[in-house]
Amino acid sequence: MKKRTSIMLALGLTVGSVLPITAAANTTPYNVTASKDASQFGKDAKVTWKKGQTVPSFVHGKLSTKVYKDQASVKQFLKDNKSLYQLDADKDLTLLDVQTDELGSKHYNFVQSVQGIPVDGAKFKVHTDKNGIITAINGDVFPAASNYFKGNLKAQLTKDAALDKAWKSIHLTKEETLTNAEAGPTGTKFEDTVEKAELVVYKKENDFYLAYKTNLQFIQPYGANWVVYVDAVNGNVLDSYNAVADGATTGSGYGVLGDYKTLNTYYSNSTYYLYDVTKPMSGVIETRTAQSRTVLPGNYSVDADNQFNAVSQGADVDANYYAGKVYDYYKNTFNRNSFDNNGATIRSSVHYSRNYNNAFWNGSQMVYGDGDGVTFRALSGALDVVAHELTHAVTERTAGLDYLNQSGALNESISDTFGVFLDKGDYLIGEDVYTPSKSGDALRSLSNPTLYGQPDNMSNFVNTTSDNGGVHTNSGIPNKAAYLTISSLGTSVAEKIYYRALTVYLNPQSNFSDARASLLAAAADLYGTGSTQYNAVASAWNQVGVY
Ligand code: L5Q
Ligand code: ZN
Ligand code: CA
Ligand code: CA
Repeated sequence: MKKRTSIMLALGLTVGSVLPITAAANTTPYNVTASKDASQFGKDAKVTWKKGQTVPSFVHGKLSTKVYKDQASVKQFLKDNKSLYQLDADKDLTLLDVQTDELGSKHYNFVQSVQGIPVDGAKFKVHTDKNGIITAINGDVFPAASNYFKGNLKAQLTKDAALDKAWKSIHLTKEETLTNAEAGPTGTKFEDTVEKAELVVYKKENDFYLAYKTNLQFIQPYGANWVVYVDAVNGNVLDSYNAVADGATTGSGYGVLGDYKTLNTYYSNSTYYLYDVTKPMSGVIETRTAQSRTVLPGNYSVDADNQFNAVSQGADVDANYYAGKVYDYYKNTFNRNSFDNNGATIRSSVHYSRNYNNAFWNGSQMVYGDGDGVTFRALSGALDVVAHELTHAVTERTAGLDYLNQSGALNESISDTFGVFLDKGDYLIGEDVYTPSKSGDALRSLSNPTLYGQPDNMSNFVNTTSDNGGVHTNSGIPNKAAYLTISSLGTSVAEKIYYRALTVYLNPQSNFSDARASLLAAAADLYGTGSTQYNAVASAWNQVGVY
């Protein structure tokens, strides 16, 4: 350490030996400009400089011998030391307030201003201890701002005009952010939207601008806290950012069928994700895109402004939205927390391959094709298809029905049946995405399986080795039994019987007769042997020839 002779400081303090800035071992604060000679601030004074600034941002130590007990004397201190901060304490600093804390320390809070207009972010604080000794001075001031403007600072834009520019820059109107506000008890809409505008001097690179710092806060169509700096002279947008912190947000989008929906999204690093963290699960519900390839899981589905409104995003939107609906169904109806009943992440990948007319559960995640546009549209656009796929995961973790022959057809039928439980109002599967140019048809019908080439009675069971022993064909038989059960007992009773059979009685090698026996056992547990519910199950399976 180099020893120096004492010098008179700009602060007016006499010091003996002077220490250079000392940082903790091996840690040099990134913003300390090492080349600055800060030693002038005296013995034990710690001084921090930020890159590019011509004045220190923090000086800490015993900075005065005299005592300063009021704002007038503190201002006088600053005047006496004008060369340090290069500011005129009367003209360039505005006292905002003085706070006294529990230690008796006083904190004089100033903001740098130019002709009375605050310099954005230019807070400047002088701190004294209980005796009035100045112990710290910190803040960020920009002496260059003082003489930057020639003549009178005068805004050419009104506040309203600046707000108008700000809304335009984020491609929304205030009215649009109110449209979806919840109606209050009197029918009036709550005004969730807040807009503010304040005239500031704004530093951008090495220039200063007279600007309106505007702030747009709203919840719909996505959660936002925009800060937009609008040049108060020419109306240009100088800078903007959305100050919403990392975390859960509410976004919006359009599904495969063009239907508007709100979405639970996640914001991080200026990017919004189809990533729902709002469920009481240990994992999340997330969607990725395979980008027309067959590599899984692919990249996260993202959006720059939380409005997933591109047509190409419809598949992504619906995959996450409907996965959330299916999660909610299992949680609310059976208190089942995700497919593993342990809160596992539900992952979907969309845009799988090209013109792919199918969807599947691969043992780890759901996968959806976009369809070829003729046989199918994007398959995640149908709640029953999503329910079908996620139910494969539930079956895998419960009954474990082998995907082959009768147990495989049962596996398929369980997925179709829960598809009907979730997508109420019809007994069809895939009607929302099947053959876009033809209405009324579907991939399968539980009420009339023969419409789509499936048997509806054991007498027409198809013996084949293709399609894993006809799993998508013979499922028509248990599907018809499910239809007869639901139409007789209603969804609420039927789903309790089916869920209990699936999670308590069915096994990997269960066949159609075992399914009948499992459902009867479940109905007996819930409603009693010989109850109307029990008898309806027996009747349903009698009608499809399974005993
Ligand atoms: C099927 C799942 C769905 N796929 N049916 C072959 O026949 C074959 C596959 C399917 F999402 F498209 F519905 O159900
Ligand atoms: Zn299936
Ligand atoms: Ca349906
Ligand atoms: Ca159709």
